[in-house]
Amino acid sequence: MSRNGCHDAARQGDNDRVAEPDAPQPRHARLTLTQRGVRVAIALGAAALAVGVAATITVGSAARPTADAPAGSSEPPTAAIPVATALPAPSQTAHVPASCDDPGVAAALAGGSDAEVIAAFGGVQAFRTAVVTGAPCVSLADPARVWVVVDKQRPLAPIDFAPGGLVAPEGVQRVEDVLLRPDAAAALAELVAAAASDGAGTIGLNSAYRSYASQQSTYRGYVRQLGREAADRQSARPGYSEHQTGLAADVTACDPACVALEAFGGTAQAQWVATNGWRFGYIVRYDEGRTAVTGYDAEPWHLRYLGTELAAAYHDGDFHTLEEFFGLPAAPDYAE
Ligand code: DAL
Ligand code: ZN
Repeated sequence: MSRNGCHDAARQGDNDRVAEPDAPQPRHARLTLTQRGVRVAIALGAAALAVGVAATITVGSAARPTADAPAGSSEPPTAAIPVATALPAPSQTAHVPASCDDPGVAAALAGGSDAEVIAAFGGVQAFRTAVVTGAPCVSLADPARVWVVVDKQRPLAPIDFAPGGLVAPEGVQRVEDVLLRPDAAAALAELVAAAASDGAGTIGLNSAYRSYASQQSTYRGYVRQLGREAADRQSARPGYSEHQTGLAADVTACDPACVALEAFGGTAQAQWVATNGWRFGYIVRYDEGRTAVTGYDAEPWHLRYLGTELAAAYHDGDFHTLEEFFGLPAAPDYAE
């Protein structure tokens, strides 16, 4: 068996699944900062001081939940993990970034796109600073927003959330008939084309959106094969998977046949994605050595769409988990 769904006996009989999921065992430019406009550049300087506070956060008891966070982890991590400190110096011309009281922010949140909300705050660093410092108007629990954070402490709300308008990424080889949110699909298509033109080979899509029911079936398969403890390090419980947002893509290397997910890590495609994914709005969500924060073993194939601005800030700040990026507590375990 392999984590490449087509050969996964654990999945046989999963009639309700939308996409073949991560299968159990074996184990498995575009924009630059300088192109993002004067407003962002100014905001970067203004935000630097406040973000510096976030840079001192260590995961665990010292971290604080934001207003919208579910009940915090009762179990601190085994080690403090440093977060990024590479931030620009305050600008002489910096202005104060917008807050939730700003009418422009309120208007963007009421009717604007995710990018418009970020712009209304004064750019991505100002937005992130607002989130890290607990801005009450930005919910990291909103599954329709590109900045949603789903982890073992933060289930989907509602638990059976399903995104609308899912599409197939154009020109991307798919192991199964899998779908993504339109913005994530368009970005993945660009990513795949860029990887090919850079000579990194063909990147295919193994799994993408999975419904609550599909994840239920996936998780049960892991538990059957590996037992609950090992399953919990590889598969999210239903209602706790990023795949349910339509923003997560499990990619694979296809030259010409697509390899199983557990073989992806050693490929040229994996190297390319880890280095360049952010340019297309994608981050590797479960990085090597971060199990104490994410609760999952490394998954170099599991890409999470954040949008180009947030992904660039994540990359530029040398972050390795979304929890650290947004100043959230580590989520190594479920609450119950
Ligand atoms: N494999 C990831 C953690 C998921 O099931 O969402
Ligand atoms: Zn995945």
